[in-house]
Amino acid sequence: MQIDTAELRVIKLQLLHPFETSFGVETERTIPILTLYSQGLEGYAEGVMEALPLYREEFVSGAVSLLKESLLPRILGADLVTPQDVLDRLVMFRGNRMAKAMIEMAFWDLWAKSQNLPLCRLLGGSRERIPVGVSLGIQKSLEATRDLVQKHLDQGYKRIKLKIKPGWDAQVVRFIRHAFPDADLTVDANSCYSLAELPVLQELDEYQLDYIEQPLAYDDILDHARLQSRLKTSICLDESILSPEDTRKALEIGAGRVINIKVGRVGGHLEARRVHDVAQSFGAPVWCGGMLESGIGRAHNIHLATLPNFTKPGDTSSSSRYWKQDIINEPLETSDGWMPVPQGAGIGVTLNRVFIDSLTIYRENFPKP
Ligand code: OSB
Ligand code: MG
Repeated sequence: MQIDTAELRVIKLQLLHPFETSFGVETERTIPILTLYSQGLEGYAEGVMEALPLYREEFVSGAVSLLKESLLPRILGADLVTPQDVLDRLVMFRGNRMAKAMIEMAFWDLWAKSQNLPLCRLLGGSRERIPVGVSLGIQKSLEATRDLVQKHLDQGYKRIKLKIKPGWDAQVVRFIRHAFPDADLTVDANSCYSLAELPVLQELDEYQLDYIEQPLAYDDILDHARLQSRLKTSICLDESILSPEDTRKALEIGAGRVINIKVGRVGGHLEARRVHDVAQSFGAPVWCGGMLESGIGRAHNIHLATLPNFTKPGDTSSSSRYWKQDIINEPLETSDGWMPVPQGAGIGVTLNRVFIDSLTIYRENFPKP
């Protein structure tokens, strides 16, 4: 397929509820959206980088510059037969996997549409619905946390993940475990502890958590391996895993036993599938993470999560948990903790262009050279 033109936008979308993690409070998302055009078809992807480099190094304006100056010029007009061709055209640039993933993912959408197949079929997934959990931000009080957990369990969500940070960790987990003895419960520290805080991490080890997500530094695996050897609870790696090679090394040294796959973080669906396969070869389960995506990224995540080693509930919860109104026309809503996989061609969602126009803070079109 030849890429005829591309459109890059950035939108701002207000979150329904502020989302607090160990790296700060988010009240809105700044989301870059890429459309690739080929033979009358359109492929969509969104960037999952934060507005500022708080999660990993990538950030929105850096990604936009890179896409404009270097990535898109190497794609426009190029003859691309498979998604690997997209990666090959960008491989000389180091890192920046979230920016590259935008192109790769939009290409998958185009490619699947050109074959009139849902994306999951091309990826090799077979499920028609996927099990889903929720990621709950840090709340004002223990009671508010308990009420929020109750609400989401009542809605059927299959796993509850609590964000933690120093000072909001063992106490909240003890309180929630006591209130919900049988809940599938996990915590996510977003890299805010070090081995110096071993005692509190060992305290968390007593609450039958399914896993502790990314307790230590965003770029570490060695200390995670040290920590894993001291805990019964599995460590799940998120920030530390950017590639299939990272996955192999982390699992080889025992830095964790579970992998959170975010398709943007690892550079697109091909790399995400490779991470999935490496983890599977180690007998390590994976689950699909989220970055508070709009409907475009959420749909991509749902298709990816149909692969067989996604055996734990993902963070791909209902669009209506995040937005008063989403930017796509189709609802992406769970029922009893299950998210149906969109069955149309490609990612299977269409854009609400009028609404997107009203949210747009930057827009540029890229013609074929
Ligand atoms: O660590 O998984 C994370 C959101 C932004 C940045 C990092 C993370 C998250 C979430 C939200 O946990 C997951 C979701 O999309 O609901
Ligand atoms: Mg995480």
